[in-house]
Amino acid sequence: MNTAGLSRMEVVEGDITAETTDAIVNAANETLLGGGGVDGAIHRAAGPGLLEACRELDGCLPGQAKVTGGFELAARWVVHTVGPIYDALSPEDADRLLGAAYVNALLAAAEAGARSVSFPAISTGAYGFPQDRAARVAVLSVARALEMDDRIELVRFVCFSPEQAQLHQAAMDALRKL
Ligand code: AR6
Repeated sequence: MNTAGLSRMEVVEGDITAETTDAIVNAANETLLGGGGVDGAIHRAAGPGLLEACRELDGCLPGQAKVTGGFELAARWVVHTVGPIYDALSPEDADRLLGAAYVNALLAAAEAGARSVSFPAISTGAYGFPQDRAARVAVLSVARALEMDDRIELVRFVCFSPEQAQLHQAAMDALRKL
């Protein structure tokens, strides 16, 4: 496949709350009023201003994205998106919604003015998406979106385990060979 998108993507292992990209993406729920997992970690690190800002947003539908400031985070913006609950849908619909969450978060970050964006592995914790399938959808949807939009210079997949990082790296390697 055209590697213009892939060349602007990288995989790291770490805690997304420490990221210094312009924006970080939050895997939130429809209320946008906080939760566990990466959502809880981002709210703790950003401080109470983030929850106040989220209260103004009136929630978010799965696959959509909304932007706030980063408050006490190094990142200037937090892009809140909501992934699919894997067992609530057919696998194909779950894939489509997960892809939409990545693409709409990326477009919302670019609209806000971000040039670099970090993503967690959306839906792969509480929402039960299989890690390998989610990594393939994440990498493919971001690569396609980057090919069509040159505002974003860097997308970083911030993985929370060596296995998750390896799956994202393998998905990128597989796309490069197509
Ligand atoms: N940095 C990077 N990745 C992380 C971090 C971190 N600090 N903490 C967890 N992860 P989850 P979901 C990884 O459950 O599946 C929340 O309660 C984690 O290992 O956070 O989209 C929301 O409010 C996993 O691979 O998000 C929703 O109710 C990935 O982040 C619900 O969970 C996503 O796991 C959303 O579920």
